[in-house]
Amino acid sequence: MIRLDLHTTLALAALLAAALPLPASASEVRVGDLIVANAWTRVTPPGARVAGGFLTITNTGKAADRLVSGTSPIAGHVEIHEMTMDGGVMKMREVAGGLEIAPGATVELKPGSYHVMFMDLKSGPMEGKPVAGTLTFEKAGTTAITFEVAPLGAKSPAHGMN
Ligand SMILES: [Cu+2]
Repeated sequence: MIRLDLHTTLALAALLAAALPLPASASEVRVGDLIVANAWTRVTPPGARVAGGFLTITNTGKAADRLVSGTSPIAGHVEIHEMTMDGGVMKMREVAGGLEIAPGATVELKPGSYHVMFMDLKSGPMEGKPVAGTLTFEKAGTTAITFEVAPLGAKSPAHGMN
């Protein structure tokens, strides 16, 4: 009988996990040294011209990369935004030169902070209808991504309305 100690078992599990392709519905996408996870957006009020997109990006590589642009069929164009305080008022503006993801760092794009902005909305995000898109990084290149849709006003992907 073959007996495996815990280390061997873990090593085998890691090997198996690495060998298996990720399912298409995985909420995690790898592009180059980057892992893009938990992409979500939310339902917008009627007549809204813009919508925010949120996600986390982890850089597993040794060099910094930058999120420089994106696209989505729901938007005329997509920008990368940051929130800044301007005379006591929160304002958002485009991140000049793209959003840097330092080696080893995880950058969270979330409400009130960095976000992807769907501009010139053609149709607002609708619950139950994931939003397609792409993200382009300076070094890692372009990846397709799917944004899950949270309810109007949600502050996080899983539970809205706080
Ligand atoms: Cu914005």
